[in-house]
Amino acid sequence: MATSTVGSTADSLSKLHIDGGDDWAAAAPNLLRNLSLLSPEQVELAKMLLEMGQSHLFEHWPEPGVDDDKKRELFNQVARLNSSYPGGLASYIKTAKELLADSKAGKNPYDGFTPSVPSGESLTFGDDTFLQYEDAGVKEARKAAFVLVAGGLGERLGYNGIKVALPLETTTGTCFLQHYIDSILALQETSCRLAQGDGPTEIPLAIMTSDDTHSRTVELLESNAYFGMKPTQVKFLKQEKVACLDDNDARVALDPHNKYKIQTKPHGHGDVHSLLYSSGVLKEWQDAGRRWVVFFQDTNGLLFKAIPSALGVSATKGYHVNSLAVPRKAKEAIGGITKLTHQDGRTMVINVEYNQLDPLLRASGYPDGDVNSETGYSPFPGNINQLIFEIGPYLEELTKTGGAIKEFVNPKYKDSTKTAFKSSTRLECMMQDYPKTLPPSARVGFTVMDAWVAYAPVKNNPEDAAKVPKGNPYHSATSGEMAIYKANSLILRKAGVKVDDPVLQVFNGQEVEVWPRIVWKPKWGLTYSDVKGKVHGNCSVTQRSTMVIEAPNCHIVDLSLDGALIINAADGTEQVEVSGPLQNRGWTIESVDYKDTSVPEEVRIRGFKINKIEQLVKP
Ligand code: UGB
Repeated sequence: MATSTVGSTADSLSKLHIDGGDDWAAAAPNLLRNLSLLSPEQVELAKMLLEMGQSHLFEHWPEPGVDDDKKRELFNQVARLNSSYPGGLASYIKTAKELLADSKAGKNPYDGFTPSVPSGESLTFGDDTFLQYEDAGVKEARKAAFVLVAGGLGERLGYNGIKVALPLETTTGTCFLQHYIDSILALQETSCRLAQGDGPTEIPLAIMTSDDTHSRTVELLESNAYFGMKPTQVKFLKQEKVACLDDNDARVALDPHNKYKIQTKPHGHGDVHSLLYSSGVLKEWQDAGRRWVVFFQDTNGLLFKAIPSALGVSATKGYHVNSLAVPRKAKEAIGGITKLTHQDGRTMVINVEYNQLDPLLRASGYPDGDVNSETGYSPFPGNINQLIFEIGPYLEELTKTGGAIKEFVNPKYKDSTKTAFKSSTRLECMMQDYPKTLPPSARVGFTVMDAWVAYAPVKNNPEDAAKVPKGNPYHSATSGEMAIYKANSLILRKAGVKVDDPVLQVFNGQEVEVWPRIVWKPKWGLTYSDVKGKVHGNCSVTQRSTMVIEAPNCHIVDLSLDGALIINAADGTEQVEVSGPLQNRGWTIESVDYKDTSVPEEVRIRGFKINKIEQLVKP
């Protein structure tokens, strides 16, 4: 037995080009004693780790025969970390060393760049230009593929479940994922109906998950028959975590509870690009004649009101990259879309995080930094991270980069010597950093829309939301739900309905406008034109009212509503007409405290619940 161990160790050593007198051997004697446990592939990984200065991973390894399975398990993990990172683990460690050195030296990532205001399209909801773009976007939509990034744990929200399972509003209780799928299916139906000639007839959806969200996302879909989408239309891309780093030499951190396991943390939503590339999904989409990829985040209930027109902007202007943006108050805590021009002539249009934008402007000839222009807003629009890419140029770029996105590192140092970290760190990447590697010829633009119609994410827990400075968005479950009612009320107003003004109420310490609770299915009102075409005569809705429209082909004619009205889809696509004065006791809103654990978590994080007292159900 001993002879065979020695024999195979000698083989392994020769594969490694390591012998007893070599430096490598000196660096990891405990690993060398255990080499016979490893497969040839694992030996290659061992060599790579030693070359990258990671001998500490094996310092505590006992003699062969002790913990052998755990040692092999470590190498299985190393293999996973190696294959899931573009360029492998060696590339990860090399980049980490460079970025950690830059961070220690306090290097400014924007050195040599001058900021200026980029060009883009600013849309006003409902005007002629908007309608033209919306129309163009709906026609184009069947050539799109949607990508939902849903790998984040949502630590800031602190919700125990996955965020896409949260109701976007509690009037109907529809969850985010169902709403997204309903919206994509509505786009698919309308777009294919309008399309002439051949082309795709289904719009695919890829969902990026992580170990934190994968099984619960699959379960949510499976237990709800994919909310009406064909299971083959949905693709899952699971992101892996990356290795944590203990020090400025990028020494990989071991799990504090398991010395045969590397500690890992999320790498960020930028992983979506390498996954779309390495899985072959992007190529498949291109081969099927698709033209656009639309990226969106897990909890924005307004997004699909903005998507058709933004897609129209991409198609009309030929944007390779189109970032959806909202007007942004100077210094507001949201990244600003900025054009950066380097001394060497390079330019890029990119999101600059708000804490970096102001100093960058001050250092580049704008003595007041980030200030509001005569419009009352910063000239740098706020990035909401909903992105539309043209597939051709996107795939071409990923073929060059393998999907790798510029990363950053954010170590929390123990003291000003910047020699030790408070806790391990890791490299991170963001999906909006994709344009950083693009050539100047790339057409990168943005589309600005009012926040009321485009952006109401659910990111903050009630306690933190209540501390948001007055006038800034809460981005909580409370504000996310109220934003749906506000948007639908304003859209109906624009379409000619007399909708009463909202009242101000405080829930979970947040003052919000409470509009009538108006909710409709995307198949009823996918676009503003759809809504306008289904509302006729003199209609009115009081502030205390609730109106739910589920029937796709429902027309509202001379309706005056004061109470709760549910127009359900029992008759499928049959035309339904609803009219006349309707009054009942309706549905009321009752405050609940977010600390009241007798109320389900998804309700109490909003600070209110809906009491369904009396309603009229049609037809
Ligand atoms: N996500 C993943 O899928 N995987 C991950 O590893 C991490 C996240 P957050 P963030 O909307 O105001 C972004 O945590 O990253 C998914 C922009 O970077 O909600 O702090 C996750 O599931 C920022 O520029 O947001 O900030 C979720 O769907 C600004 O636009 C999405 O990624 C900010 O959003 C975003 O994750 C904003």
